[in-house]
Amino acid sequence: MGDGRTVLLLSGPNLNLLGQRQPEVYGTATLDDHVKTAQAAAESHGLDLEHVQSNAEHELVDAIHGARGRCAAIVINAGAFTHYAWAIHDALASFDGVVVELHISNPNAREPWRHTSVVAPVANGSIMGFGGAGYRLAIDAVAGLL
Ligand code: CA2
Repeated sequence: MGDGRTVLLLSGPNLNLLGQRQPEVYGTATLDDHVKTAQAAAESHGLDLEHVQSNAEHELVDAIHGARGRCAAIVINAGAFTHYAWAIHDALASFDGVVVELHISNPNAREPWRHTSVVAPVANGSIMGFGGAGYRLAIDAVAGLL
């Protein structure tokens, strides 16, 4: 898996708007703040972090393909794609490394349509409901599994 040190953080649709709306659900931090949190956590474990955000499903699929044989792990907050994007499921299934599903909110405590995750079956584990702290927890989980 590449040099065994690189973690790809993937952010799905609308996460680029974090900090601008629905602070009661997602907090006031921006995506950039969360990436910085993940970067600091990665550094503390001697890992390198790359981040890709896209609102387009195919770009996330391409980023997962690009991680194959190169990255040791993927941390993915697929946004609403989590709940129905089987192409992301299939791409993650083709990735031969650690996969951690991440959510800021707890989708299981929200609307029923958020209770299904197509990412969970192809992830080592899921971290959700801990707000921005999830970004650190997800990297800690990756480091523990590598
Ligand atoms: O809790 C999470 O991290 C989610 O992945 C966030 C997604 C949601 O569809 C998932 O069910 C759970 C949505 C992110 C959209 O974030 C916005 C932030 C500000 C304004 C509008 C949307």
